[in-house]
Amino acid sequence: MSLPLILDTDIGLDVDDAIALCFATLEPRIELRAVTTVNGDTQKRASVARALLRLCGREDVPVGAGASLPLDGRAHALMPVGHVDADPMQGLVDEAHGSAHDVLAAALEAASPDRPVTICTIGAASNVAAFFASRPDLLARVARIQMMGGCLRPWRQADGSEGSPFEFNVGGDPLAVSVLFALPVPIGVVPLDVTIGACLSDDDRAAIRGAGRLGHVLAVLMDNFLALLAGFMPGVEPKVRLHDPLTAAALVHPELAGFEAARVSVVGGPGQCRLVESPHGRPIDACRSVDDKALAALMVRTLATRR
Ligand SMILES: [Ca+2]
Repeated sequence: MSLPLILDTDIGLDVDDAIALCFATLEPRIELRAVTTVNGDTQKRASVARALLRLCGREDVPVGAGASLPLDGRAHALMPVGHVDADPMQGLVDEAHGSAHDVLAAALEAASPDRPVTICTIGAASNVAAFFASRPDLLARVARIQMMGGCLRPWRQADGSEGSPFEFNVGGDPLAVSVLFALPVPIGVVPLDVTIGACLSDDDRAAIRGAGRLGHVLAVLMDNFLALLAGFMPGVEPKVRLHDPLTAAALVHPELAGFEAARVSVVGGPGQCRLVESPHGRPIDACRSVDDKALAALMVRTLATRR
């Protein structure tokens, strides 16, 4: 039986949200019930999501535009939507979208109590935290919240130095993560120190590029993103990393990722908040490892099913 899923995303410039959305749409083990957008120009992000859903043949999936700012109203780590070319997207138009709150409410009210929905957050947690603050009655319709966020262990950068424990989704709205951690639902955390190692190779990107119209659009989005990264980090080879696709895929392909029980807390001041493991922290299911080659192969295989 497939997994009922709501995807909450800051889709835009960073192509890994686009890959995660298309994967969640096309993967037979997932039944995508709704998409909501968060962070900055959420109407524009919703238009990007809508265009990709059209390309995947799933115009029926409701899309809601959510919070532009974190719960406390202060922008700590906003990520840009960036320019999305209207021609390669083939269908990106400015259109009005309903609210993330209404889309979440409708999707959860429609869910059967004996088949609760999993919510996958691959941006800041603002929408989901705000929603359940006003509709705690619908928590019973939630099986699990799985978030991409935080950095639980040190990781090595290409130059051998230690990577920063700062991560945008948690840093972008730490209050929302604290609210989320207070909810009585199971929470899975897929942190940056694991996702950083999962990339698409040149061959993987070529295979996606050759996969029909959707593949062409994703290839253009990947090229745009890599060009932008090259500008940010001259001298470092830019890569398409699978932070968000792993977060969604691990829900239905447990062989791809190792999870273990952990306890984490949100610590630090504005702009520096992060997750740390602590014996007094909130119990979570922490992702510790990924089979990066199998994950990339799954993405290529799944995206290539839509021609
Ligand atoms: Ca994201």
